[in-house]
Amino acid sequence: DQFGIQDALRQLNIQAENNGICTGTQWLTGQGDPISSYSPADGQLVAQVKQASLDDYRQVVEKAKSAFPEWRKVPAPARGEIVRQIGLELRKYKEPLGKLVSYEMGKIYQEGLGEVQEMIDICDFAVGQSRQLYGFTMHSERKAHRMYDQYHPLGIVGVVSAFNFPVAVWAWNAMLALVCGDVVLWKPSSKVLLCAIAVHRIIARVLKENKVPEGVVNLVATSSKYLGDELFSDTNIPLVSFTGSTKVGKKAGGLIGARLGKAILELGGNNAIIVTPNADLEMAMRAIVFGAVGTCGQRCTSTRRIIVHESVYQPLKEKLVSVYQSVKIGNPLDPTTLVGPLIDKGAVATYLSAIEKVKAEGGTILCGGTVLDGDGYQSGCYVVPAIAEVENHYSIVQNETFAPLLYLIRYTELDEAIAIHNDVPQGLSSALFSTNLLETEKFLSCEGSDCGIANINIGTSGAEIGGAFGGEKDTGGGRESGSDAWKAYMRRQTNTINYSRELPLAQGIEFNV
Ligand code: UN1
Repeated sequence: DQFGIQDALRQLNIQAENNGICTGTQWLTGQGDPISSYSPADGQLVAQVKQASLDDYRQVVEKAKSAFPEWRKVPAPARGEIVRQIGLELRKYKEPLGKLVSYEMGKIYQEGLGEVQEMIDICDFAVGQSRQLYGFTMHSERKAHRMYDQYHPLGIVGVVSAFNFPVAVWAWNAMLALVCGDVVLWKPSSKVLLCAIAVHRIIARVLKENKVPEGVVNLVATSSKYLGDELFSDTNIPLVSFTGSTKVGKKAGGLIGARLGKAILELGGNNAIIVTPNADLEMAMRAIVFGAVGTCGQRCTSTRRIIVHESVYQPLKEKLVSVYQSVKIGNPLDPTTLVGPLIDKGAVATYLSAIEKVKAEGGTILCGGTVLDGDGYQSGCYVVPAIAEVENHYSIVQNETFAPLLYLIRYTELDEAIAIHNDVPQGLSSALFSTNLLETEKFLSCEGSDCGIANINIGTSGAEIGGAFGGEKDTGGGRESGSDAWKAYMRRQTNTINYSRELPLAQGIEFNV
């Protein structure tokens, strides 16, 4: 146990067999089949989880429903105090939790730590937000009338998260939802259930000490075998925050919309970086490599396409290919590793088939695109990151491949680069590298990037929690995390108060009864 995994599991109280259902401090045994979690790092069994059945899910929903009337009465700053303590508790467990994220999901340890830091950051953010759930006041058109709007808690917030951010995405949603007076029901990806269980073990101490009612923070660890679309169709859940593929997200959005529920959808990206003749190429290169191979290309913000001006195309291409040769691929817990494994063998198969599709459509693979085997790579999940020269219209380029496959595209005029940039179905994150104000401002203008996130001289991934996170078009339109994303977790109410003894009507209507 070279990397201290057993020690981390002990600190996080992960057993060989774990209960997967939690309503805060109480753990329930799931009635479904157990799920085994294998690490993509070494292929070893990490532990098992007794997964929830559909009946178990329904019981948790009932618990959450009964907790909501209690929790919404707790003053928002007092709810913030609970979140503050959760942030302190997460700080204590940053290393073991970061290690478990790395071991169960496969991202490198530095990124595992970064993910836990994102949880801590959003806790701090949410604590401040708990005293700032502001509405506007308006001036009424009527005499002796006052108008304002206020925000009330919604109810149960369902959080359905993806494997690639096993803990942070829940925190972005849950910490805001909690200060907003909502109760949370988390259905994590069935590929990373131990991370979710560890998080609930950590926060249980805070919930217990503060006597937070059971049912305020809930975990339902299960798979699609038991819980398919029921959560999306469930009228008990006024808001569902879903992170995942565009394909599943469209279905989820349809089901939630059909019952007029609210949805925050964080779906696929097809994120590009434009590199102009005025770019600092060294800086651009570093941002591109982190964005493309970081998390083994499995962030929704991963850099997928590079749109490079013809005058710098050749040097940048050569630089990238040479840097790719030196990137160390290996065990994600080894501090010298920069690229860990893909999540599982299914992801490896998808990657290999994408490489074949690139070739079939006329693209050229410049490097990578193969699977590694032998010592250290026994799990079968390690691949060599690829760079390919392509045209933007290829159907494989138009679709998101959740793997380290970077496309190079050449341009002549900036307008053409922006057109290529926007000519994909997705609209999550984007960047432009240039020190020329005319180029950078154009990219950020209404004629520029059509994405939810547009950056200058930094890459597409690694957003801070303080901004609203999300994107347009096939990315789903949702916003979570910072800025005023909290508003999605509350219901807005407009209030008009008459403090006179007259009853004037709006729009000056006369109606004498
Ligand atoms: C995701 O991949 O689902 O901006 C989220 C980033 C991270 C979050 C990514 N802060 O890359």
